[in-house]
Amino acid sequence: MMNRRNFLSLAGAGIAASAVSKVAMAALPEIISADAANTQAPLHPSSGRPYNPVVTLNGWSLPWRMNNGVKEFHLVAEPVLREIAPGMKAHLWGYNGQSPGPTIEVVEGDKLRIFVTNRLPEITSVHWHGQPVPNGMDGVSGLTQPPIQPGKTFVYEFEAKRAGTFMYHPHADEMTQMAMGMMGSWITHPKNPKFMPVDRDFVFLLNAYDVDPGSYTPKVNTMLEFNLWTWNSRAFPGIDPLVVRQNDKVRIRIGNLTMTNHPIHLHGHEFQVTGTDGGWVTPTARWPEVTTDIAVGQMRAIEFVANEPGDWAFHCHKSHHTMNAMGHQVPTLLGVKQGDLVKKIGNLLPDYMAMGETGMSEMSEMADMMDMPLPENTLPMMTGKGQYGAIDMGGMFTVVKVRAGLARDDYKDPGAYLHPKGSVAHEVENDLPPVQRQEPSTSESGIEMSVRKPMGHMEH
Ligand SMILES: [Cu+2]
Repeated sequence: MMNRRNFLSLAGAGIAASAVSKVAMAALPEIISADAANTQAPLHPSSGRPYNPVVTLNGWSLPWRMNNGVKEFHLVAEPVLREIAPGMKAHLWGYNGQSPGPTIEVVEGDKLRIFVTNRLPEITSVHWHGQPVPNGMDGVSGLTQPPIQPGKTFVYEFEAKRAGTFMYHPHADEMTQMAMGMMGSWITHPKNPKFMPVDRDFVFLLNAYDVDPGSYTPKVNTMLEFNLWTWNSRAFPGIDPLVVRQNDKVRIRIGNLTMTNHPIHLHGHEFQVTGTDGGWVTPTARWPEVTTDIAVGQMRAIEFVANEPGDWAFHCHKSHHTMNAMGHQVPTLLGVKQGDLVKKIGNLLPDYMAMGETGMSEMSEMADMMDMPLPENTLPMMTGKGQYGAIDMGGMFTVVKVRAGLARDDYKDPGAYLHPKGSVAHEVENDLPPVQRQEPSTSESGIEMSVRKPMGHMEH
């Protein structure tokens, strides 16, 4: 549902940067854990260098402590329970209570110490994807370090050398651990907070799972045939809207840790790709886009000025990625008269329901009307409600909500956009004019051309 969600601030939840007890100061940094799946308010720094924090879509940023000039974080790799969308939960693996793990935000030049505790039933390691680090801190189990055994804690120490958008994920039994949701975003802010400033800065990861309808745990041997396409382990309508103030400069940073590419498309605005895996794109090298493809393992930062108020769709353009599970084995029944067939099958299977005779949209309306039975813990294939009816979407879809006059740090869902009177596409009731057939014309070369014949003879 697209209803308003409760919005918890980190401060309200009792978490603040550097909120570490004296006892913990003596030993490892405190373990800070979160289990809510909604978007948390940006975590403004209360120690260390200043920066403009990001907002993690359906996620949060990990507080740290300063220890003699070193920023210390504590990640805990562990099994988690993640709500994918209302009506479906999954048993995943993640960090500090969530999949994805919390976003780590640091500043260019920061000296870092990251403790990683392994509470998984198998070995793990953490690779700081995209970052220039000393080789022994690169987190490739077996190659650059011994694996972190279950129950053990390792420490990684390096300096944040380059500003940009990064990710972290295991480099040990990677296929299993990434299929289970072990990943997180990493932002290195520029040393100068006035470098490429924006008003709102969002970040999320593209991820995918293969969870059989009726079950709770992803299948970890799946190579390509995933059935749940998610942003930060949430599927529409579970993905929060990106709420922005009209005329704000907006940055959205997206990392792809699925096994396929995703053409990400924004309605109503042109954006520029301003950041890639390798760093910021110089202004003269940027070009305008409305869709940008994000390949496997890549990060992209896009920027635009949100000058058009409204509810703007923002989604992956592969149609099967804006659907939830069950979308695979359904045959095309467009135009098939199912009437008699339905009666016959109905005698055998009393719950059988015809689907897709006039397209698939009827299914979301029917599912809604009849409360169509689905296997336990399974999301409808296409769902979500807008002010004008079913949205017919699932998976990698949400809405950028542009509104005038929002306060700074107000990311609450403002509800449906109130369209100015007369500005919404609507039905007309005129009779249809007769169809005018267009005569094919033949060019001098004898090739048939389907252009309208000129009214008079043309000399040349
Ligand atoms: Cu996609």
